[in-house]
Amino acid sequence: MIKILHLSDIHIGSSFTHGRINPETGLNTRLEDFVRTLGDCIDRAIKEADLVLFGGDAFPDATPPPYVQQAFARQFHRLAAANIPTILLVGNHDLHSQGTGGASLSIYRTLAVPGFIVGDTIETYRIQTKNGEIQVITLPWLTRSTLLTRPETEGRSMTEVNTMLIDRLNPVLEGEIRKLDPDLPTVLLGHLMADRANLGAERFLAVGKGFTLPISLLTREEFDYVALGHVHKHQNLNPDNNPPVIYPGSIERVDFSEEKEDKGYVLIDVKKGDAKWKFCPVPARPFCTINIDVSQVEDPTEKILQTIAKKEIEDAVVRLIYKLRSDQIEAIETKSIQEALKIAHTHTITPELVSQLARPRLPELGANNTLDPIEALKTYLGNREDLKDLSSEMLDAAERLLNGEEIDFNLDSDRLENQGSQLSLL
Ligand SMILES: [Mn+2]
Repeated sequence: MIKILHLSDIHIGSSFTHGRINPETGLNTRLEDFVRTLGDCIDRAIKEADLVLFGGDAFPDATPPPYVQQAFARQFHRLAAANIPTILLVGNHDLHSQGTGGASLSIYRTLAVPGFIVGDTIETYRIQTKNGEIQVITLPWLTRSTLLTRPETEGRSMTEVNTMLIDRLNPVLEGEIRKLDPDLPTVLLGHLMADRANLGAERFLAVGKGFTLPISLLTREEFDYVALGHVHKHQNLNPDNNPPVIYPGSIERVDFSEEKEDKGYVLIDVKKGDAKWKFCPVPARPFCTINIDVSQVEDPTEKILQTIAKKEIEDAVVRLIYKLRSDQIEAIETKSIQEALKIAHTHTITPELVSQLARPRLPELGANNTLDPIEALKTYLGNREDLKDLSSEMLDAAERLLNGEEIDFNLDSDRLENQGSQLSLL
């Protein structure tokens, strides 16, 4: 039996808006949260695992600041020091937008960290662990430039490109499968959107068809376990477990869309022809949304305070959203609401006026407030439920635009047209 620890979608360095500066360390508390849960995974790996598989998306983007790189490296260094072989797969967030090389992770190859493999191409690795040999096929995030040339894709729709990509991937994967040693346990490690990936019932219908791989491509009898990354909600796409096709999910909540999801990693006992897996939760920081309509009540402040009292908000990232009539504004005692939210880790309060006639202007965007463009966009997006799925990608793009970076809008505009809404954070 070989014991594998499979984790994914670390995204360390994100969610800073949900944290505050820790005066003792000078660091954002959300960075400390991510380090703590990652540390939990690494502790367990050192205790039990023969091999660690990371499913991709280490950081929010390919160029994390050095102190974030360092926080990540410090944890993974412990695996190298403990002689535990580790594969770092390259996810979409690890790639430059132009799609050349897994910039944020390739440093580990350059440094030749003992036992570390950076999976940025489709490749089969035979790995000697202390409990025997295993083979792993790496399938990093595919972009159109991975397997197709520009003239081939020009003028084609997202759906056509997706079909071409799958047609091209099939023989490549088949080639790797034929190279496998049939006597060794085998794992496919992929960063991808599989077409049965469930993002929670309410989002299921919003999942578009762009760049998704059919699950039949993954449920091959040659594989004993399929280790995935990309989707932040933990799930097994193949309940028959022949083989298990598992997203461990992210290890910390990146935003409120993950509020209700358990966070953790997966431990697998694998031998040729058999894999037993279990999900192991980590103590990720809780998120809590409090949504109240006080437009019909006598005492809006009292109602808000009562509702807060019923929620478990201690040390949580809390957002309070309440709907009120414009003539109730005077009756809101902001101080006592803030006092009630003090035990939360951080909180935001968003009043929304119920519109009798036209859509009211957001109070936070009133003429007396000066907001920087990013804050203004955040406030706007925070009030547009219909853009929720796209908001982080829009913010990301806005930040890059403001920094004077070039953005490849091709892909994104395709996605907007084809899907209306997409999985922005994955
Ligand atoms: Mn991803």
